[in-house]
Amino acid sequence: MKFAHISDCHLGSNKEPLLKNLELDAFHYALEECIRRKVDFILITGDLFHSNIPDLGVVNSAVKKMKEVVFQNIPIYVIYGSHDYSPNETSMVDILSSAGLFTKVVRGEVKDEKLTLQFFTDPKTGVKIVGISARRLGLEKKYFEMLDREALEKEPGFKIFAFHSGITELKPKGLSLMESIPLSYLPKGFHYYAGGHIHQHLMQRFEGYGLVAYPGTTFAGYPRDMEDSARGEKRGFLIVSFGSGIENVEFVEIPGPEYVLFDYEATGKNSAKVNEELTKKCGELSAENKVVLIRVSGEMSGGNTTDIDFTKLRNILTQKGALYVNINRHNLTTREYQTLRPMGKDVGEIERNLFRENIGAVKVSVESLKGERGAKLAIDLLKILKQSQKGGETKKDYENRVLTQAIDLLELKEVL
Ligand SMILES: [Mn+2]
Repeated sequence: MKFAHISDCHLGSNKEPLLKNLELDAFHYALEECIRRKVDFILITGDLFHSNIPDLGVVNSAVKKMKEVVFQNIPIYVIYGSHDYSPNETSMVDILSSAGLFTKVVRGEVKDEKLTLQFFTDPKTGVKIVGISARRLGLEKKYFEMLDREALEKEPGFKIFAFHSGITELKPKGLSLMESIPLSYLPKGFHYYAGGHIHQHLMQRFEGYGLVAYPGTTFAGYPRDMEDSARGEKRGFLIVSFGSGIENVEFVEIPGPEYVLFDYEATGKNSAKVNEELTKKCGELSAENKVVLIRVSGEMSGGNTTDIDFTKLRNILTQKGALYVNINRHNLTTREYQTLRPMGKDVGEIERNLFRENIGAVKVSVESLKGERGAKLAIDLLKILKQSQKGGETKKDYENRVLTQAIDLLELKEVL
């Protein structure tokens, strides 16, 4: 007998058409493999969808494929992830469960501060499944604290515990800050602990417990996951063969696109130099038919981050045939603006302080734009631009009003 363990598909996480298709292709591939290899059932341990109300086009495509699986007499079992859960049980997962496409395998009740879970038994194999769904921000921790573990441990037979949380003892490197639960929160003596939430394939056997396994994602939806893929992380799912115990666990790789990752360090260079070097590097990268990920980080010695023409870089790579380009510049800063520290009692005061502190960094020739006068002018202009459209006002009237006020303030009438 064998079952498939799939997790973190995050269907619908990408709006970009190419990534959206890759994401669906990966999911379809996994399900087709499950049919081809004649698994007895499929267990999806959360984040099947990226949100509780995902893109309906994506849902439609995924449902068609899942229906094919179910027609082959392969049932699908699901638990919520941190992304597709709904506090009042009205997520897409609930709708599809109500429609009979798959079964949610989390059943339990809280009584006197104690959570009692009921096993779900797969009719074909007799496997007993029980699980705890995720809740946003790792709130499922509370459930684990209330869990009546003893009752679960006493249950005979082949048992699977499904969950969607990080385990402190089995955390991948670089995710040490991630919320997790200690291994001791899990009931002992299960044959297989089917984990979701960790976007990497991890597996370990623990004394007193069985095998704790995370298949990772089917496709890397987040830029961060794509970077991991580019560094060699394989994407796939698990096929677990079993009899009275686990016999074999196979990681089935799902083919994905080719990646190229380029890390650029900008520290100590000014914006002109950074622009020049990045343009040159993008011209040299072999980008054809690849997902190109560029990370620009560090503190530039001069100039502004907006001096760097990221649109141009993107265009260069697209023209070279890149499937998709992602430029990550969250860690790029510049020394010129390094004194930016939001200080003040309220938004207004913070804005005033920021303008005053930084007006010196802006090079202008007009006297009225310098110093205290310049700061005052900038604040007044910001006030005008922050106005919202009034009820009954057309978009055109609104735009004209803001434009007129701004021109008046800047005393630009004569020029125009
Ligand atoms: Mn996830």
